[in-house]
Amino acid sequence: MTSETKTVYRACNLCEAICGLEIKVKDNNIISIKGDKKDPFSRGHICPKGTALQDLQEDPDRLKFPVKKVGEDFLQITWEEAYQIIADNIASIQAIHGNNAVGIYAGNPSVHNYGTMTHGSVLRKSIGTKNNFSASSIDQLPHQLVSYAMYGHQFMIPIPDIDHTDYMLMLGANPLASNGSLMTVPDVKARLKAIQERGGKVIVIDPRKTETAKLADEHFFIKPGTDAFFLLALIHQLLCDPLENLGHLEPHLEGLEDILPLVTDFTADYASSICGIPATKIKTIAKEITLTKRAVCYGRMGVSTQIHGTLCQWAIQVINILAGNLDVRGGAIVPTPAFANISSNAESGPGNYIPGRSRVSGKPMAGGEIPCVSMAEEITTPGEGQIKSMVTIAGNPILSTPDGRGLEEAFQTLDFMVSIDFYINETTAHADVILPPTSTLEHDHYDVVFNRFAVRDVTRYNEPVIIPEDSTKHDWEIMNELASVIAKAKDIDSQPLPPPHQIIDRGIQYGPYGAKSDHDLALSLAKLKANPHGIDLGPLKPGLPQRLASHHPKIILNSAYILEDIERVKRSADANTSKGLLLIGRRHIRSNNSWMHNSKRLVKGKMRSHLFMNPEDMKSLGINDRAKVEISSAVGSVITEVEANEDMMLGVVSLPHGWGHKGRRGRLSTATEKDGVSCNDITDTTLIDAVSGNAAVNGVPVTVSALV
Ligand SMILES: Nc1nc2c(c(=O)[nH]1)N[C@H]1C(S)=C(S)[C@@H](COP(=O)(O)OP(=O)(O)OC[C@H]3O[C@@H](n4cnc5c(=O)[nH]c(N)nc54)[C@H](O)[C@@H]3O)O[C@H]1N2
Ligand SMILES: Nc1nc2c(c(=O)[nH]1)N[C@H]1C(S)=C(S)[C@@H](COP(=O)(O)OP(=O)(O)OC[C@H]3O[C@@H](n4cnc5c(=O)[nH]c(N)nc54)[C@H](O)[C@@H]3O)O[C@H]1N2
Ligand code: SF4
Ligand SMILES: [Mo]
Repeated sequence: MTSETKTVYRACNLCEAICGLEIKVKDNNIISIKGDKKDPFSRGHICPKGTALQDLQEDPDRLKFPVKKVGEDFLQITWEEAYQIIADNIASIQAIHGNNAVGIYAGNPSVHNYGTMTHGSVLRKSIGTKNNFSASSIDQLPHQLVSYAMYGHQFMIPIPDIDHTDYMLMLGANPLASNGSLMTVPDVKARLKAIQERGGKVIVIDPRKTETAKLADEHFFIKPGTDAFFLLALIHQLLCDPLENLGHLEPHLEGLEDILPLVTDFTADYASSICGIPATKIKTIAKEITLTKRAVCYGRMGVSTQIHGTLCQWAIQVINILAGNLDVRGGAIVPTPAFANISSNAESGPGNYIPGRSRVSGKPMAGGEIPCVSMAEEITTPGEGQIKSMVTIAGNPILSTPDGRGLEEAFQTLDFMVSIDFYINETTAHADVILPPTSTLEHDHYDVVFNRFAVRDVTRYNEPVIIPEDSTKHDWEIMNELASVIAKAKDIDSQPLPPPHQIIDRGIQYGPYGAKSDHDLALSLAKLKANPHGIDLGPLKPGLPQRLASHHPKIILNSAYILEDIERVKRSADANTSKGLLLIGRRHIRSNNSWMHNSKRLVKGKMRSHLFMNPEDMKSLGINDRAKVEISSAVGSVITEVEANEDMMLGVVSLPHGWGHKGRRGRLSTATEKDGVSCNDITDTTLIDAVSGNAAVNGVPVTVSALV
């Protein structure tokens, strides 16, 4: 009997673009993966990683059963044995050293997988530690902190209404490679081109002439780490003219009058002398963003993961407010998701902020997290609260966070480590026990996070594509079960949560379009199941000030802990006149942080992890194209190949992150064969955004020399 080929639909959850996929399956095997043309949001768009989901599904290196480390080997054990080893170790470490002796690091895929979002809290509760780390603090913590300070909730993040804007000023983002971030935007290229086709303009500010910059109408190089000068000068320009655009938000702004005195020094000429963008252009951009009716300013990784990340994100909000572009069509709008109730990694509520809090070096805590730059010191520094054991969930901090070598050494001193991951990567290879969850296509999916950051309100639920092997477990099952066993060992209570789809169903029914609301769509999980391509909920809808929480009825522009950074910016002006090389990162469409380099179809072809450098810089240092070079920072050095690249700003070099699998402990057969170094072996834990504690992986001072 021949079995049928089925066509199933499923949203891709590898990156924030949440593209719909059309997957052909036969005998529980994938035949093909294409874009789902009927997805009203992604309209058939797909990138090479979407197709590579098949490689992930079929990867022989993917763990399907728990393993424990015995000497240099990982041996298969049962789930029961694995849970018991973990519970015994965690309970005994916590009994001796206290609950905070266990640290948790949650990586990026934990926000893409709804099971870890809905059920992470159960595990956290039974572990009960304050030592929570996540990839947020090497990524978007400045956005969260600014939203918390200004709008009263860390996830009330205004998103560019890209489909209706006529002017987009974009800083430190390369959506043509990243597919958009804190701007869920499938097929961003078509949407950016549409701005131009309707007569609008796209302006990119970036130290590299990126793929996105090449598509833009105008691109300006900026010296890494100096965006605050540019943005404060824009605010200065906007405040020089009468503020005629404040619109419906004017009565709800608090602290506007405090801003002008702080930015008076930031004239266009002064900012230009530091950041490199011509003063006339700064003035023109200020005029254009005010005079264009539908305009928006947006900034992402390049302006968050730098030393003034929080101030930059604050300034972007202020620019949108002053130019009349917040909460209006074509500006920046907080989406209205069908399921609003996301639970974050460490802090599910509106957020919080405690300066000077971390144990060893007094780093700030935003959103209930300790910045990941502090992870190694919290492990290696003795005293009350020292971390003796780590739990990593869907992460690879040894390649992803600054001074990876230092963290690697710190992990070797741990008494016990456990990882929830299906790969033995550079980090999980240090674990005593690894618990592997099912792969993404083996469980159902609802995107609880990225619908909330989407440029259009949409909603979509999909069933599993592949039936997993009996012995395997989903992330949410692992969290429920592990939490119970740990709680039992600690003699405390733990209540397992119902499966994620039940939590989602309830959230959707009680949400703004739900069956329990008076909305005509009367959404429920059953309705979503009947519409596997997703349901369009319309363009972004302005909703301020009504959506501000009652405890935070104003838009607060003058939080002291953010404004204080303006003084630091002024003091940094001298340092910014130095002529040394600065290192920045980059992303490539065929890559996904550190963890998809085991896909043969993604890594085939020429090496993509080498250093980019401007040919003039190479000439003055006597370096030849394709030579081996040593790149050194205050932290360490790496050796790789250099490519002469005209797209780099003078004085700036670029290395992607997430490489450097060879020669480390990870066991991924394809990834470990590829050449490449980890740029986080030379990024620096002391370079941070002082306000949020977020890592500043962009703008790292380095030297580059040819190897002789
Ligand atoms: N220098 C520099 N460093 C950076 C960046 C940069 O631009 N420059 N970018 C930063 C950013 S934005 C981020 S988000 C971080 C990412 O940093 P991390 O989150 O620490 O690392 P990833 O490479 O995303 O590792 C993801 C791991 O999760 C596993 N995984 C995948 N799916 C699942 C799942 O469904 N369940 C479970 N349990 N595990 C899963 C994978 O096997 C992999 O081991 O890197 C950061 N580091
Ligand atoms: N293909 C692919 N897609 C991804 C990922 C991936 O690894 N690969 N990772 C995903 C994740 S976790 C995230 S968070 C998003 C990130 O999404 P984006 O923020 O769009 O990602 P990047 O490509 O890192 O863009 C950052 C840009 O900032 C520039 N830059 C560096 N320093 C500065 C500076 O000081 N000032 C300014 N103005 N610009 C600067 C860099 O040159 C770069 O072009 O991408 C997601 N999508
Ligand atoms: S753009 Fe992102 S969501 Fe779309 S197919 Fe590629 S990885 Fe998946
Ligand atoms: Mo990220």
